[in-house]
Amino acid sequence: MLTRVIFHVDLDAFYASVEIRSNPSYRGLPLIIGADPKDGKGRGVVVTCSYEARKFGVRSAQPISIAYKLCPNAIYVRPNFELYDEVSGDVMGLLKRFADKFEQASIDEAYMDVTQACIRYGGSVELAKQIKLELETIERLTCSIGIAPNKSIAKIASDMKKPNGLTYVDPARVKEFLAPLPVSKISGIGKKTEQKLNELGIKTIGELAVYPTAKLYEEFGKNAVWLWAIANAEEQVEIQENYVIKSIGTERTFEEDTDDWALIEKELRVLSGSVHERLLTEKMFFKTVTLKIRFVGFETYTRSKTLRFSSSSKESIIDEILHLTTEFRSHAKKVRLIGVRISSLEKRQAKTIDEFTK
Ligand code: TTP
Ligand code: MG
Repeated sequence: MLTRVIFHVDLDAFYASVEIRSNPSYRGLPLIIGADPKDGKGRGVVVTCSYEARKFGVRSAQPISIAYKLCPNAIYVRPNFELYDEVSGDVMGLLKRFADKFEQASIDEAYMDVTQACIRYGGSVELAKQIKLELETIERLTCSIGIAPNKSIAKIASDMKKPNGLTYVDPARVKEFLAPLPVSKISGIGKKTEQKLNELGIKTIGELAVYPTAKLYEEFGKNAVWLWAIANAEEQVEIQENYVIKSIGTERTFEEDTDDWALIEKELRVLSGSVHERLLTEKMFFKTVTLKIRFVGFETYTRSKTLRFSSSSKESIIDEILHLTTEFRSHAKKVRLIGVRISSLEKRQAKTIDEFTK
């Protein structure tokens, strides 16, 4: 079988990075997304935190009271799941365009088969760098990428050099890469399986790889098959194309706050154009257009218009967006950010009207 090139992409401190993106003054500081710490008496948990907070020992799923003990001076922010979902959709849309086959694995991670795509980009590492660059310029987010001949190794690799990492596993040396790693690095091996393996004297993936298969089967039944396959770099699970695009959006922060509506209008046309281009690539129609506008002082509004019929026209995006700006044109404050999003997306019918009426 042809050696595949598989990427596993995982965003760095995802929810925290999205908050930093909307609030750049958080950058470089310990930032904890989760429950209200209420001066140490708060209940609930840490959802995630910035790498600066991780230096203090703060972790996902930790009680917020513990986080508060470790890092009382951190910035504590309640999660905004709706926003993370929206950004996740944008990120997945961006990543998908680079892949031959694309599988979203969670809100912030994806597997990509890029066997063919790599050739166009002059190699897998070059492609990974290009993805990182686009993610950083367009979405202002960083990720870590693992490159390997299968999903399980790519997943292990993406976690090796976080944050903003890039780990390439040479297909000729996959077994050497895996051998010294603890079995817990295999995605899907939880605490219980790890303990059971350790009791059998299996600590590393290398030890798992050479463990007698009959004995492994006695202990783990059917699961022995995938354990063996992963440890021996023989796993060949296909990428499951499951991604459903929900919306297409883009936004821009002005370098200087502005109330020059000619400039704002020009920028809205550019944003509408780029959203429309992606609509065409996805071969879809939209029904809803949403304008986002943020004034100085973080005052943010969104306004939507749903059309009676699905459309794929750039002009209708622009018309609706400009119309939605009317109520804001005499706002007292200057504009900091604008965004354009289209949603209620539908796949374009394979047949055109002409074909139906033939
Ligand atoms: P992860 O990718 O596990 O974590 P992360 O992106 O915050 O950090 P890393 O740089 O290590 O990848 O999870 C993605 C998001 O999922 C995370 O931002 C918050 C959420 N999440 C939970 O809600 N609960 C959890 O226990 C974990 C681990 C994550
Ligand atoms: Mg992540």
